[in-house]
Amino acid sequence: MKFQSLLRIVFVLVTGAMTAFAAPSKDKPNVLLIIADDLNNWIGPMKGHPQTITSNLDRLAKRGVTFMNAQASAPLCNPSRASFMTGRRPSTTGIYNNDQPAMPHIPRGVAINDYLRKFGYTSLGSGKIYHYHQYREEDWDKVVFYADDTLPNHEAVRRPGPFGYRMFTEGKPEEKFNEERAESALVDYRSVSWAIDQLQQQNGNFFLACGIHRPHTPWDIPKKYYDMHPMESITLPEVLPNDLDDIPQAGINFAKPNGVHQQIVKMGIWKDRVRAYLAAISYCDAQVGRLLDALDKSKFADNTIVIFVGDNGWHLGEKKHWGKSALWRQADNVPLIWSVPGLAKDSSCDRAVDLTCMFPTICELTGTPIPAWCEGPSIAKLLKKPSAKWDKPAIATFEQNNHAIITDEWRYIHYADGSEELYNEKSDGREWTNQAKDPKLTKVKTELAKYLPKVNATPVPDRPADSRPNKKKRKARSPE
Ligand SMILES: [Ca+2]
Ligand SMILES: [Ca+2]
Repeated sequence: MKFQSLLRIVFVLVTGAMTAFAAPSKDKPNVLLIIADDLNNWIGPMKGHPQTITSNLDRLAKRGVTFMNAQASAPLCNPSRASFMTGRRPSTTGIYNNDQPAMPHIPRGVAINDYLRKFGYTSLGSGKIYHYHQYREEDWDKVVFYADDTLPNHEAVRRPGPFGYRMFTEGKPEEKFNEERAESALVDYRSVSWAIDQLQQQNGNFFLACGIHRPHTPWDIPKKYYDMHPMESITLPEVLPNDLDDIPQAGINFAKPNGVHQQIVKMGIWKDRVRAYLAAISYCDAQVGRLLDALDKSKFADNTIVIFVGDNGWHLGEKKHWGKSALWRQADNVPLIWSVPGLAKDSSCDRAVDLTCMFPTICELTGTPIPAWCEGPSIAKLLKKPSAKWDKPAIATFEQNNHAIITDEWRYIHYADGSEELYNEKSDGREWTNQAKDPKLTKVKTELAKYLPKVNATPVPDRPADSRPNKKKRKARSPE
C-alpha cells in the first residue's frame, strides 16, 4: 500500500474516533512554534560561537530546556520542515530536497497544524513554515506569507532577479545600506507583527507558528545589527586545514571544497560573511524577543508552550564547506528550546534527539493522541527531567540512503555507496578525526548501524522545471 493511502486510513481511524470529543479547553496549553531558517548552534545557550549575541534566546532558555544535541531530520529547508511538521522521516516520505513540492505528498490532516484542529485548536501561521510559500491554505484557519525579503531601499532591489546581500555580494555589508531603511518593512518583522496581532485576538486554544527567514541569506538587515558585531571583534570558526583527508569521496562531494569556500577565501570575505551571519542571528533573535514580549503581555502567558527550532545547521568554512546539505554536526545540529509551563526551567539536555520528536511531544503535552504515522519519540520525559535515561538515537538523512545516526557519544555516517565516518562527539566535538576504519570500533559501528532506516523511499517527483525560474542561478549559488 502506498504511504499516502496508509496515512489517510490511519488518520481517518484516529481522528474519526476523537472528533466527537474535540472542544476548546482552558486546561489545554496553547502552542507558539517559532522556526528560524538556517540557524546553526551559534546561539547563546548552545555556545556555538563565542561572539554571538542572542539575549532573547538566552531569556527563553531560562524558561525551559535547551537541547544541545538536537538534529534536523534532514539538513535542508524543505525536507526538514516536511519532516518535523508531519513527524515522518524523509526516508519514509521520499521528500529529500528543495525542488520536491511537499504538499501533494502530505495528505490533509497529517501535518501538525491541520491535525490539531481536529482537537479544538485554531491553527495560525505566518512566514516561512514549510518551504517558502508551500503551505496549503486549507490546512490552516489563517495563514500569511510575505514574499519580498530585502530592505525597501536597498540598492539591490533595483536589480532584477534574485537579489540582496548574499555570500558573494561585493563589498562590505555596512556599505550596502543607508540609515533610513524601515525595519518594519522587512518580511520577518511583518510576519512577527501578524503573529502578535493573532495572539491578541484569540479566545480558545491555538497553535501559532511563526517562521523567521533570517539568518538565511540574503543578509539584508538593518545596520544596527552589524554594529553589534564590529569587524575587528570577529573570530573565524576553528578549522583543521586537512580535515577532509580522512573523509570518503561521498562526504567530500557534499562539502564541495572547491566551490563556495574556495571563492570566499579567494575574495578575502570570510570574516565579512561570518560577521553578516552573526548580525542576521541577532536580527532573528530580536524578532523572537518581540514575540516573547507579546506573549508575556497576553492572557496566554502562563498557558502557552513555546518551541524555538531551527530547520538545519550551517557551515561557515568548517570542512571547507558553506551552508547546509551535509551530515556533519555543523549542518545538522539545530537550536531546539522548549518552554513548557510547569516543566523544567533553565536547563540544558545533552540527549540526542531529532526533529521527528516535535509532533508526538506536542501531542503528549496537549493531551492529544499521538497518531500512528509519527516515527519519532515524544521527549516530554526529557522536558520534565533533562537528565533522564534515554536510549534512542537521533537520525539525520540527506538525499536518498545517506544517513547519520547520532547518540550522546557518537556520530556514525553511512553513505549510499557504503562508505562511512565515525566521530566521538565527547572527545572530538568538531569531528576532525574519522575513526570509521579503526577495527576496535567495529562493534560500535555495528550497533549504530542497526538504527539505519530500513526504508529508503524513492524520491517524489520534482516540481516541473518551468515552475523554477531561478533554478539554474540557484544551482550556481549552490548552498543558498
Ligand atoms: Ca533552512
Ligand atoms: Ca578529518
